[in-house]
Amino acid sequence: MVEYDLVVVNGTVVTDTEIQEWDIAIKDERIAKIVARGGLHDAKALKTIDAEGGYVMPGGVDAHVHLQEPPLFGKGSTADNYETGSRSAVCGGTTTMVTFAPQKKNEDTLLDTLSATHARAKHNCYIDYSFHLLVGNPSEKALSEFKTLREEGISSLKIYMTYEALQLHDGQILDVLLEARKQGITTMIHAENNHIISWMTTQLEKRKLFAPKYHGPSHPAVAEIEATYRAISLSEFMDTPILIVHVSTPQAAAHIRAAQDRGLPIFAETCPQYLFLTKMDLDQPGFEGAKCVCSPPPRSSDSDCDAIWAGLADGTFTILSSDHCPFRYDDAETGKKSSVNEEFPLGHFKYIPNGCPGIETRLPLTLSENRLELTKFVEVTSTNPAKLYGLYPLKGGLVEGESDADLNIWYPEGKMEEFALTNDMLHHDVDYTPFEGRVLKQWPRWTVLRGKIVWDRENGGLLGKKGYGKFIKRDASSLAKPLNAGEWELPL
Ligand code: DUC
Ligand code: ZN
Ligand code: ZN
Repeated sequence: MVEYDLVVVNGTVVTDTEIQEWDIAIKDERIAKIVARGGLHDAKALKTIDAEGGYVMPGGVDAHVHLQEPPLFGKGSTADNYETGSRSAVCGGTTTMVTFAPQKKNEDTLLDTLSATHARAKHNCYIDYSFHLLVGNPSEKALSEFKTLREEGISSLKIYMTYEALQLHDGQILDVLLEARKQGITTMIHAENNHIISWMTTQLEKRKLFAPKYHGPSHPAVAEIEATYRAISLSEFMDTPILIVHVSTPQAAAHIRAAQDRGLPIFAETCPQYLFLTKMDLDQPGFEGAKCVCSPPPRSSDSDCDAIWAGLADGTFTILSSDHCPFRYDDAETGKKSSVNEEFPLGHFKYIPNGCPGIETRLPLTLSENRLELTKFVEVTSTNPAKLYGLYPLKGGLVEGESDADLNIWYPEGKMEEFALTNDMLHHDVDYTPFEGRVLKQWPRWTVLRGKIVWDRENGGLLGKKGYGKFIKRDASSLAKPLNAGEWELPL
């Protein structure tokens, strides 16, 4: 009699806490049993994967993904839809994503935003998914809907301190934090000071400096550092946990660390673009630099990147997400080139849509670099995002009977030839990758989602099916909680 749907044997299993020679048995989409290597020798299974000693890790959880969004960050709209974005994700080992459901400033409800986003995702995803509500207008109605959001399985939202289309002022941020606190919702904050960005933009324009590379100076480090400190202050005042998204500067990381050392529930995210790119990537011939325009921008030098790596290693950063926010390069309608016209033949930095693709490259790029302990790699790319956003232990872990059987099985040492990444290897609907030419030493050999092999690099590549991915209702965060329970009291 067949006992299991799938067994994975001879793996070196890596979780966020340990590295062990274990075999894994899967039944009914869940991790059924984990035993010492060899322990499943006689098990009857429909299918067996021999990992040949390669690492076996929980599937990647990418908690910062933009798909099928309207123009929010400049003129363009995002290239990938739910089908192409989730396809790209699974081919790079990500089995769960949390995308944004964007509420515009002229809309006062969040529930309509949520149902519209459900409609975009339903039947289209290759991987499991949830949404963060992106609150562009914290109207009374929107705030009153937080409770329903929680009932609908949405336990996080994102707000912006910059961008005309999205920016909230400090009073609105406090409104959001207060209601989020009441409902057990985690607030993600894009922390950049919009006044500094506008002022610097004007200075650059006066000097007729429009090329893509001036995106960097238009978003100076101080804009991020000041806003990060302000966000921390507002969070402390309201005793509400926050996560600062896409942190790029060592000084902002130092503010975050200092707050964490004081015991505050401040969490932080960084992304591969701040580990691998610098301002040199924005400074390329012609319009090429536009490919790396994202906000915050890649910073000055390798030492900035080193500091961000160090922040991942020492726990300042809780998670490593892609911030996949794709715009086609050679697309004058909705892509990077929508900022090019007769007046600005090399584009104008302030009109270039902000964002880079990266959902497929996040895991292989970071693992290939081999700068994090393996357990730390699993922690920041899978387990912590699952814990932070209320998905653990269903996602991000290997808990018998409780975790979905989402796995990445990597190549054993010496089995995969290293290669230089090119965009045509990727599965997104974007005409470039900012990581073109990087040498990769690892790529998932197999990826398993709820017990199904959805990626087999050597036998057909993508095996998963559109529509297999399902919406996952999320719980409150198991990491982010206020310091003090009970109602927030007005300090008098
Ligand atoms: N912020 C994001 O989170 N993504 C893309 C653009 C931005 O500014
Ligand atoms: Zn942002
Ligand atoms: Zn983003």
